[in-house]
Amino acid sequence: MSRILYFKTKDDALSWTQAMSDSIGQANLYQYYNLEMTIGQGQFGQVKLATHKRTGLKVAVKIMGKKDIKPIETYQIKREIEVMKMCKHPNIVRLEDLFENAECFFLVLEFMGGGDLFDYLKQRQFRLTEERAREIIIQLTLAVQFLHTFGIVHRDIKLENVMMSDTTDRAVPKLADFGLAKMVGPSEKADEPFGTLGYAAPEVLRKEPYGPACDLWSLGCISYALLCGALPFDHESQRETARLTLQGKLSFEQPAWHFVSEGAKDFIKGLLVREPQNRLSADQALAHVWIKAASSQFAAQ
Ligand code: 3AM
Repeated sequence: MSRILYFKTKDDALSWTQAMSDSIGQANLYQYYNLEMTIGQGQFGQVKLATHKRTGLKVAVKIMGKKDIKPIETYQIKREIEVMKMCKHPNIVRLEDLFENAECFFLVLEFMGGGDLFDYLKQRQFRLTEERAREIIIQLTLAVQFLHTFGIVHRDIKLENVMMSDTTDRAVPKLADFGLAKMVGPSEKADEPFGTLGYAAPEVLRKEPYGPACDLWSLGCISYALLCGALPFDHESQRETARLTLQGKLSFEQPAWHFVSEGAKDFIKGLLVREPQNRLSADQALAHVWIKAASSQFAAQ
C-alpha cells in the first residue's frame, strides 16, 4: 500500500518526513522484538531485556542516545558498532541486530544472564579453582587473539567488561564494551590515553605509542585476579596504583598463591612484563605450557 501526502509548504514537508524517518528505527525494533524490563544503565542510556517475536531469542537492547553527547562520544558509539559488527566469536558478545532513528542507536546484543565477571567472582567470594580460572583465561585469550588477528585492540579489558552467559560454574565468558576499541595497522601505534587504572599497561601510562600488547597486560591483570582475588598493582590512591604499575614488584605472596601452580605464576609473569616487546602475544600465551596442560575441552587448539 502506498500513500501520497501533500503539504502546504516545503518546511512542513521536511518536518513531516524527518518525524517519520525518526520513528522508523524504533518501529522496526518493535516490529521484531517485545521489549521488557530495564536490566541496566549504560554510559549512553538504558539496557533492556527483549525477546524476538518469531524465534523467542532473548536479547539485551542497548539504547544509546545521540542527543546531548559530545562529538567524541558519537565517534565512540559508532566505533563500538563497527567493531561489534565484525566480531563473530564464541567469546565476544554478539551484535544480533542494529536499529537507528534520529535520537538513538539500538544495539541488539546476545543476552548475557550471568552479569559481569567482577560480580561473578564476588558471588564466589573471589575464589575460583585453578582449573576454572584457566578455563576463563583461555576463552578470553582466544577472544583477544581473534581481535588482534583483525588488527583490533580492545584497550579496556577488565573484569567489568567481561560478561558471563549465566550464573553457573560452567558459564561462558565473553568480551564486551568495545567503545574504546581501535583498529591499529601492523606497523601503526595508538597514543591517546585510555583505559582503566589498575589494568592499563605501563606503556600507556608512560604515554608511549602502544599496540595490541596492551590487551595482554590487561589480560595478565585479569588472570592474576581470577587466581588470587585481587589486582596485581592496586591501591586506593590512583597515583600509587600508577606508580605500582610502572615500578612495583609483582608479588605472589598472598596466601591464595600457596595453592596455585608454578605454571600459572609463570604464565602471569609472561604477561605482566613491562616492556611490551618482551610480553607474550596472544598466540604465545595460548601456546604456554600451563594453557596447553588444561584438562578440559577449553584447552587451546
Ligand atoms: O547496570 P549493571 O552494571 O547492573 O550488565 C550490564 C550492566 O548492568 C548490562 O547493562 C548494564 C550496562 O552495561 N548489560 C549490558 N549488556 C548486556 C547483555 N548483553 C547486559 N546484560 C545482559 N546482556
